[in-house]
Amino acid sequence: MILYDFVPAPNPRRVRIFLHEKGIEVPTKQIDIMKGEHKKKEYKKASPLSQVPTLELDDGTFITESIAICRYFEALHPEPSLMGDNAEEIAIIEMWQRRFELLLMIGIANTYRHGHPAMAALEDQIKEWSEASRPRVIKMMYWFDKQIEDKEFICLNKFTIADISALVCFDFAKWPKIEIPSDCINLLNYYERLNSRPSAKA
Ligand SMILES: N[C@@H](CCC(=O)N[C@@H](CS)C(=O)NCC(=O)O)C(=O)O
Repeated sequence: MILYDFVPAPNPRRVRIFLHEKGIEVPTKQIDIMKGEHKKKEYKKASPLSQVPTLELDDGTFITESIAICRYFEALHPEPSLMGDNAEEIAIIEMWQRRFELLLMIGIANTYRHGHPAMAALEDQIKEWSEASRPRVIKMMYWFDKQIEDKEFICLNKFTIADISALVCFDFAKWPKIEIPSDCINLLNYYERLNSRPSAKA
């Protein structure tokens, strides 16, 4: 088994944090997307969309999509549970994890990828898209600030994959210089809590 990874990138980090929380070690191979290694013919056999992460199983099966990879490991190693123990938990965690992806991560990615000169190598940039995305991310941060009020974790009173996506979003947001607003005290405290877990270094 091998995990195709790129340490600086946010999506592979979600998988690495997940594995760290589970105490699972998987050999990794770095695919440098800034050098275009993900677009080489050989890697496209693993990931036809030229993205990281990708997990290659021992029988040669490739699994792309960060959350699909996490789901694979959750099924093999159910403890500690990070994706829910029953139908209701699974649905609630999925709801929150998708909210972080759809309401924050996509906006952050659009702000950065369409705005930063270094990203011109990876993106047909539309500067207006970057500019339009930035305030929407900040607006959603205010929404999440309200959602996390009086809670330690975003759902079910326990650490889940939704919190992993949240942490990765907050760090990714720094790339296009979007900080959690200073009056989002709940969100800032939540970020601190997540960032102080050993897995945050993964
Ligand atoms: N939905 C995918 C997204 C993966 C993704 O966007 N990966 C980025 C790095 S964080 C990538 O490989 N980008 C390469 C490119 O844009 O050319 C997942 O969650 O695995």
